[in-house]
Amino acid sequence: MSNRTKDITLDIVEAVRDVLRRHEVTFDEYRAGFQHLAKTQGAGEIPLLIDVFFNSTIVEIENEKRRGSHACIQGPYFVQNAPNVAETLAIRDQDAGHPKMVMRGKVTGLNGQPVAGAVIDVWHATPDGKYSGIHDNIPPQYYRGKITTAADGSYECRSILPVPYQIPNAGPTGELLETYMQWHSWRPAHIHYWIHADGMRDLISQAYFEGDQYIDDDCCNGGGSEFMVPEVYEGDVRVMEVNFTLDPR
Ligand code: MBD
Ligand code: FE
Repeated sequence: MSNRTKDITLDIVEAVRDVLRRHEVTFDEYRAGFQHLAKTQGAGEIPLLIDVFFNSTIVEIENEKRRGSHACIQGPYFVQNAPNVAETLAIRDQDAGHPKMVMRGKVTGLNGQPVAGAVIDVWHATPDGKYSGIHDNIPPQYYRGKITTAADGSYECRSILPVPYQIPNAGPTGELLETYMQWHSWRPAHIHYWIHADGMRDLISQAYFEGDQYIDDDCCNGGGSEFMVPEVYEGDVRVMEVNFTLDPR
């Protein structure tokens, strides 16, 4: 009888053993490595560490089997039960002067038929790179919400403009990326989406801003997105038009 958990676990173990042998890892290095993992656990950063390195691979696998829009990495900062929103996400008073964006587009099925009543969970970071409900005690209703598509599949909602984003770098994950790997902890500016609709597979995606320097040098190996939104403004409001095509279940 096949045991998938056993098969995968033993393959992971064998892959790691191979790396240890190839680099002739010493006992001191081995101990420093697992102590850093323990420190990461202590700091509550295991979800962050795992998503930084491996979320993108799971998405790659999923996209092989997905029709319609491609998925992107979810990241560790989705929060359930975000408020339903109509015109705008909640904006903190201190961010009121920040440049604005409007998110709009259409959700359709594979044949272009509109998907009415789809629920789009959107979430993005504050201008200082925090996620509400996770960091700095920012109440979870800010910069998150559920948008429902209209009869023609369209949606529209406003917020402030995301900026290039540094993952939390004061802890062990940042220490690994910056100090030990001498890399960096930046991601391109992005908006997260999670779309649920009856009869359709969920779609978890992101939109990026065309020209962002971190799209091709993303510390989370995001691999970009099919939603690279060009720089279009309506007055002083950046327009983020993103049209999603859902794959039926
Ligand atoms: C994020 O905001 C994010 O989107 C990912 C993928 C990883 C860490 C933080
Ligand atoms: Fe994010």
